Amino acid sequence: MDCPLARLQSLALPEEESFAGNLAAGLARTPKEIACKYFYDAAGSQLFEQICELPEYYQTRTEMMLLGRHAGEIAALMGENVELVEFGAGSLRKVRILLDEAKNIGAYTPLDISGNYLGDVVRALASDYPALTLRPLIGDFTCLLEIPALPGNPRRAGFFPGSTIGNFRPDAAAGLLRRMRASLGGGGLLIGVDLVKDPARLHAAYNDPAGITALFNKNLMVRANRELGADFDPDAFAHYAPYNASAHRVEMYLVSLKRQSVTIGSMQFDFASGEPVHTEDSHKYTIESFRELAARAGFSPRAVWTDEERLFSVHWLESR
Ligand code: AVI
Repeated sequence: MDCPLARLQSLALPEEESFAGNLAAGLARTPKEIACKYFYDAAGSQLFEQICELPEYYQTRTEMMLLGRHAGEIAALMGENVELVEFGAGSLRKVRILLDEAKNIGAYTPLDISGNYLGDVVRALASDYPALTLRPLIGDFTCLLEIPALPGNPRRAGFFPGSTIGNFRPDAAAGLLRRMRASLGGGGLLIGVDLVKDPARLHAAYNDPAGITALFNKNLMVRANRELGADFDPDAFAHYAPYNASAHRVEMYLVSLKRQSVTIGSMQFDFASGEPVHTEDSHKYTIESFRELAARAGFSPRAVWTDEERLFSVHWLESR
């Protein structure tokens, strides 16, 4: 059998900013901040998987329901002989819903920054879909990527589920969509986007009573202790995730519960009592405001699917 790992290729990776460098720079700033991309070490990725199963976190199950319900229509819009390129592939759970229905997807290119993880999940996919051409790529989806053409030049379609686009400020999100459009060489993009809704519902999704989102947030400090020898006391910080209705986003912070100092190597950082460290933004869109953003990025918004409660949306965008 053709082993997909033998073909695991690396696209040019940008000079990765180290966790240590980002943390030191972010904690020296006022207000303090830590970039949300550092949530996803092995422990953080597992906590995120647990978040996806929470009753309050409607996003994952609603998106999966929408993909299943409309897979036939989605397949028809993609056309014949398709190479599906998934940006930030993760667990590959959602693509299976499409692959089960869309027999026109002949090739699948999952792209992820973590080669080890990608290798494992792709191995499992390969045995379940033996007829599929699998071409896993290691790369950073936030960059402009030169994805080599596959034999037969299948038509490319992008896949970016999970409302990860919401973790970028709108201008950065438009830039990211523009780069994806260029990387796809003019193909369409299937993208999941969380919607504005009752603030209480949004608040509940990021403040679960089981405390998993708090652990996910505090994992940034646990990770810094483990990897960088920092001496954060995660219990001395509170998880705080309010919905900022005028900016249409959930903001996440770790708030210092007392006046304290933390050392990371030879550096010391002082925290006032009540001082916040910003860790994430999760922007929410209306269907119209997301379609406008997509148009700014050079896409023509075509089909959109949403659930009965209008919690989540899945968009099919075509390159202009
Ligand atoms: C990955 N991303 C879309 C999630 C979100 O909802 O913004 C990350 C997350 N943060 C807290 N809970 C989930």
